[in-house]
Amino acid sequence: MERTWRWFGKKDPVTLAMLRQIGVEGIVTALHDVPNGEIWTDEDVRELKNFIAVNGLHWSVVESLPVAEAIKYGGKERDRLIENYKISLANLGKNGVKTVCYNFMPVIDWIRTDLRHTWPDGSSSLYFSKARFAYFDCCILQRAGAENDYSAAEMQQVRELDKTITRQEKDELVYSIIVKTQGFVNGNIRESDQNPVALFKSLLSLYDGIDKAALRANMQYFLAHIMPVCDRFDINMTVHPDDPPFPVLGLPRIVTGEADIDWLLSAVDNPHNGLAFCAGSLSAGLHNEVLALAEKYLKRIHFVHLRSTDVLPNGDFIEASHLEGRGRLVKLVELFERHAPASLPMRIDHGRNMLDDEQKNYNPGYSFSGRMHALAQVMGIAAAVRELAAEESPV
Ligand code: DNO
Repeated sequence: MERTWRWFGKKDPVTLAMLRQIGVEGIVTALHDVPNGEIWTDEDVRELKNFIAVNGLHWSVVESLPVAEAIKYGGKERDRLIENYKISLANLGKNGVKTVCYNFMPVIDWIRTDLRHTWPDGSSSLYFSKARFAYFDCCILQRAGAENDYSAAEMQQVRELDKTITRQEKDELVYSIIVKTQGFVNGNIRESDQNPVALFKSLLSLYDGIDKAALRANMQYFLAHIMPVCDRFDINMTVHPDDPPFPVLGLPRIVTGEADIDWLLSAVDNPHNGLAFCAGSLSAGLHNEVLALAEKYLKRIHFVHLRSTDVLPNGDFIEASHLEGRGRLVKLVELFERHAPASLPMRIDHGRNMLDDEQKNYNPGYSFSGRMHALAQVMGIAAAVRELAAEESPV
């Protein structure tokens, strides 16, 4: 695997020089200043690519080239937006950037309720609380029929929470779920938006009447239209699994597990239509056995996110250590090191906040020390696998 790192551009407090010192080979980044739906110009792509190159690294993966909302819900502007997407892809291809990560999650990219869940050792990680999410859905968004999506026990917790939650805690919950986690990944809500809840509700309403079959048809339409550009420039599209991999907020979901992946790889059966294998997202669904999925789809996996989760008995999930939990990273690293091309880009996903990370105000999940620590762990596993493989088959 190629060791890559998600870098948020020139404003990122983590510099390319720092990354060279810790074993990073390739960069995962995006033109973060270009609004969703607009064209990534040849000039802008080249400028960023050259900036990375003069700093001794190379632009390995785009994460993300965002898919505009109207493409997902099939709005009337979708053909124009798909044309823009194709031009952006061609400009990336011309500049040799040939792995593109995207997602097809309606309205909201990844979801967490707590951004600083403290561990006994003093470090902190991200956390998803089912009850707090249900509270956001039922009592803050006040989505019609929301209570039908939760168990009686969860609704009881919602009512208990409602008795004690303060105004500030409610604001923090909104901030964590739809503001802080979304803006920096080019999501729909930005820190500067005045009334994020109202904006979010209007976005949800775009999906009234869009069920899973309709979302699938829209994804197939999008992929079928962009594949000729991918074929021409040899670009691998890699879809990120839904995070978390289960239904939320009454929205249809598209990449939650085996049946979805089977559908999407066969609906557009082209090797350039592939997966970003995010072990963390998939492992947060008890229906997923991450290692079996990786084995099954190995040939269509063009990008890997290494992270792990633990699912708790009440349905919450927590980001586990990169050596433990349902992500099975030791076995995944073995699989990819032995059976995938050495050029397969892999990045560490979500590290803990540790040491001085907290003071640096990194994007949630994207600490420096925490991710560096996890990268070192993964590099150790990979080196051990290579050593064992060499002993098994000496040249
Ligand atoms: C969160 C990330 C996601 C991911 C996008 C890909 O940490 O894994 O925001 O980048 O879903 O399009």
